Amino acid sequence: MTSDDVRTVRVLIVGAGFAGLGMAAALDRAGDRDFLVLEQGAGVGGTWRDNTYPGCACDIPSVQYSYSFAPGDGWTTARAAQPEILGYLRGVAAGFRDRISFGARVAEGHWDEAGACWRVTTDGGRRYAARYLVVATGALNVPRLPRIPGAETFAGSAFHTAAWDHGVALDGKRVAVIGTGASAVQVVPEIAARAAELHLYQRTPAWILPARGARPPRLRRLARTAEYWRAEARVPAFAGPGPVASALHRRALRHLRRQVPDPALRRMLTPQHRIGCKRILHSDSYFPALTGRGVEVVTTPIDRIVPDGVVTADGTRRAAEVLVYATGFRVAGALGRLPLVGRDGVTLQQRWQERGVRAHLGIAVAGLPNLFLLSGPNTGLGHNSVLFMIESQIRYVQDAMVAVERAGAAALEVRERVQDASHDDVQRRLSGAVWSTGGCASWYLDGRGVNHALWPGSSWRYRWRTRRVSLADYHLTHLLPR
Ligand code: N01
Repeated sequence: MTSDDVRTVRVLIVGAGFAGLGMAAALDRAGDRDFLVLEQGAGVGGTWRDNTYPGCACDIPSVQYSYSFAPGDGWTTARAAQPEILGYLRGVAAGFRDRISFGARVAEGHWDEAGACWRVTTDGGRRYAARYLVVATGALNVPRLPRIPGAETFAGSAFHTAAWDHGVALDGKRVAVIGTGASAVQVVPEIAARAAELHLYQRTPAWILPARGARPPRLRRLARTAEYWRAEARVPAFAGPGPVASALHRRALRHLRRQVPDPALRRMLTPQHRIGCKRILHSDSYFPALTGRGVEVVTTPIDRIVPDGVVTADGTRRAAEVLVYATGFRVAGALGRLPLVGRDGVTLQQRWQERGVRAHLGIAVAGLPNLFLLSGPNTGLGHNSVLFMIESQIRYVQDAMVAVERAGAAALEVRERVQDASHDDVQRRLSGAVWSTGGCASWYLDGRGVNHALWPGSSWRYRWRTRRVSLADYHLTHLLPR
């Protein structure tokens, strides 16, 4: 399997964001040092490297938004800002930086049945052979720019929140922001503080809760456990209407009433969908920013963009020199974008197009032996830290590697019927959930309204389901003696 221009490793990890670094750190800690991380960018951090918009921060407490093996000693605020999170990730990666290859974008990968390994080539022509391939490329990394007529004619500066242009000064400018999701809620107060005018184009308002507490807790481990269970207590709110959903709804309304005295503005900012249908946001500064001078919330749909501003459907033209797209990401089938060819010559994307997006526990896909997805289908969370899910996956992947080797096998591939049962179970449990019944559209649902993003129910249930690999769920391949 070795030749001069093919680098052979036991585990090849694609992506150096939270998931990929977590996988690498876990292998490193276990003494499995024969791994390499391929990262297309010039540094670690993934979405936390790319999103540098003013105000970018974690919207859940940092004691939870950190790995269990590295809870972070120096968080300066309860919800760390992006530079601090990026610094944290760099710190985690410091121990194995020599095993991260930057500027290495995967051009193609295929399963070599005879050699029982993945053969991967990068854009630059570098070639690798790996027994295991871990795909940790994330879902929130391709900005979604809406097709608005005239967008290309805009004469000012226009950029997406995930590609912030720090060369553009906002002070004294007229700024238009499109979108009112998690990114907008963080960037809008920063823009409002500097711009002469801010026009916020809102299609759907979000439910927003208070941000709670500014200081990081002193007893980190205890706070981590407390925050975890506090978040888990919200799970019933996502299953359907009931006392937990009503309590959250009342709290969000109270927050809105306290912060927005003007009834007309309050009406505009009151969502019509059930709480939880879209991601629940947390902010103490967003509503006050919208009540400030020079800030206007525009709810009339955008008709077109013109060189000097935005025109709404009622014919009103609002001038703008800077246009910020806070319009989210192209999420659907994100992991399938990597050109990976499985055992039978079929790519992951083709499989998902033909059979629907499905993976056993969001991790293993039939037809693609020794391939593991991190942050795969239906492993996102609407109520708690996704890092809990990622760590569950990392443990499972490590367990799978140990199990296959103990069994004296070269490869494992999930059985199609196991994958289908896993998928059907998740979809059945999602059927009445707020994401599809709550009266909203969101990136959680694909074009056909199917939720391939979220795990239904408690995250500890996922931890339980992934606690051990059952080899009965997999076909094992033994290499023939040569
Ligand atoms: O994107 P979004 P985001 N005309 O898709 C609007 C994570 N995150 O970047 O709701 C007008 O949520 C769209 O309107 P509507 C987090 O997981 C985490 O804010 O579709 N408006 C919506 O308001 C989050 O869920 C943190 O009607 C248009 C907005 O753009 C995910 O990233 C921080 C439009 C898009 O909202 C995405 O959040 C930030 C159009 N043509 C983000 N097209 C943390 O703190 C779209 N919109 C961890």
